[in-house]
Amino acid sequence: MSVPSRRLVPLAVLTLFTGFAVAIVTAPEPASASGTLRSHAAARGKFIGYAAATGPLANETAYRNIAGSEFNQVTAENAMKWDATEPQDNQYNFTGADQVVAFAQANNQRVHGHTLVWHSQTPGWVQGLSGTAMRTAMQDHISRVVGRWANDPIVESWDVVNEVFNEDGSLRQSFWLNAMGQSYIADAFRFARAADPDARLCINDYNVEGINAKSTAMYNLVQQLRAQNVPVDCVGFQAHLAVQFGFPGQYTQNIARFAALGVQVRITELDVRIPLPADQAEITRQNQYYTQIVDGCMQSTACAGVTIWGFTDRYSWVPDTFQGEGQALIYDTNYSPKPAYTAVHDALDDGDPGGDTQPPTTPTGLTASGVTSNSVNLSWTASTDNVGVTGYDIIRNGTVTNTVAGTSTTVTGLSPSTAYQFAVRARDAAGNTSANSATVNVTTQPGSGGGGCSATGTVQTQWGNGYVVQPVTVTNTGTSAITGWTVTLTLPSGHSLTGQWNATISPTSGAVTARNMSYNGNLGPGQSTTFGFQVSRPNGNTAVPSGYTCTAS
Ligand code: 9MR
Repeated sequence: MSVPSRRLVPLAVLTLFTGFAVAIVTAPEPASASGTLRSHAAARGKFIGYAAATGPLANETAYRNIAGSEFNQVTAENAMKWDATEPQDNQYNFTGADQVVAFAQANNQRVHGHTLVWHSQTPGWVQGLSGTAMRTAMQDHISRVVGRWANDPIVESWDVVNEVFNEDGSLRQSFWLNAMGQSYIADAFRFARAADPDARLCINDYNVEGINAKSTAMYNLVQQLRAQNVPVDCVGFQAHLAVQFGFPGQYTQNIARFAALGVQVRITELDVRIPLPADQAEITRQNQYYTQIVDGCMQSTACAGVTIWGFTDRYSWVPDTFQGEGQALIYDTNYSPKPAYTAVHDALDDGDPGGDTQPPTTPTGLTASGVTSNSVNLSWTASTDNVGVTGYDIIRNGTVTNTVAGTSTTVTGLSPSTAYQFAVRARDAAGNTSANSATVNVTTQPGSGGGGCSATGTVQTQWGNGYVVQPVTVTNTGTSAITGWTVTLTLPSGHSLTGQWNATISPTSGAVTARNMSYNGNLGPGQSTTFGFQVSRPNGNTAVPSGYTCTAS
């Protein structure tokens, strides 16, 4: 990453300099610190993870023991990045990535893929490509890397784009942006969805933990992309913090506003660095920051968990990047837990000694009513629990779609004339869930008013004997959801289709038909999606396609 720059907030009072020895003193495990980090996180339905460095993961027993026992989630610190996985065009190397996934598998941990499209650690051969070639390279890379684990459920999520913003909220002038324009972001998400329809797809950045210009830009972009049906499922707050700066302002409110957009929030790269030598006040502040970050995640149902960027000060990016700073993690260089470990532990621990493991009773009496072409009302009888039911998961066709507080809900966004199966289950504060209720089957009404659509194409670039049409924007102009679209258009005489994305187009000349892919056919009223294509034409010919018409299904 580029070094996060943040306003320096001087500590008002620095207590007496106490020297290095204090900073590395081993924290005795306090009375409350029983149980591993992962046992407490799991009891609350969250993950606690670490960034894995492949060297010590292969070679150091102490590292492996802590990594395997304390955490239930892992992110490869470097092994899944572009320079590691595809150093030369189409020459893939998954040695380190496979090592991390195998260790996770052996230790019952879930894996977050990091990272597909980033301005850093991407080889020169990619950076030098033209826009069209770069888009193809991006699609190939995403398909191959995400596709490698598409059928492995432990690789559950990906950072699709990383650090796309400047601090003022404008888009970073990366080689990605310069070559392809802003559409590279939406396309990266679509390519990832096509490669693994089940993976959660995230946008990740630093200095977005609090409410500020950068996090607001991220919020606006996520909102826009989702309105356009671009598959953004989660946002990552890296949380590379430093004790010499203030704690991010309005952190919990920031989580809440992203939650309201319907995306999952993840703390993806937590560490809290200290200017060395560390004094007691700085260590105390470090512990507070760890507590506050973990607490904020625990308090929000939208926050899935926290990944620490490493765990031992023996292996941390901080001293290499910030001269004179370090001790940012929760174990010291000799693998002893620090006070920061206790801070994380106690924030994960819900204070219930032994943890509540009793699930609520199974909800009964699930009924459906008020079925329309795109919605249905569900209601059921309340469950009971030894501690208290905190909500009900709504399960559509076997997948949890959302959680509600009461015993009824209106499910919206359904497609007309479509069969659905619903169930619900109860959850409690410790994350225990009941068995699924009996199911109820619903077939939505046929659409009324029809789902019309429109299509408009824009020529993005052209050269002597070819051009790229991007985007072709398909919009549902009707009053109900559509489940597919077909766009017809005419290529001028002598023109021939040479490439296409986000649609299947045939034949390659004359009147051609573009059909939606599996992932971009569903459009609610007013929603849009885009596709694109590339054409070659006789030298000197300047004609472009015409006659775009859209039919909805
Ligand atoms: O921790 C990573 C370090 O080992 C690498 O040298 C560095 C290269 O840029 O990337 C570090 O991880 C970064 C992460 O991938 C994205 N966010 C910022 C992290 C710290 O720089």
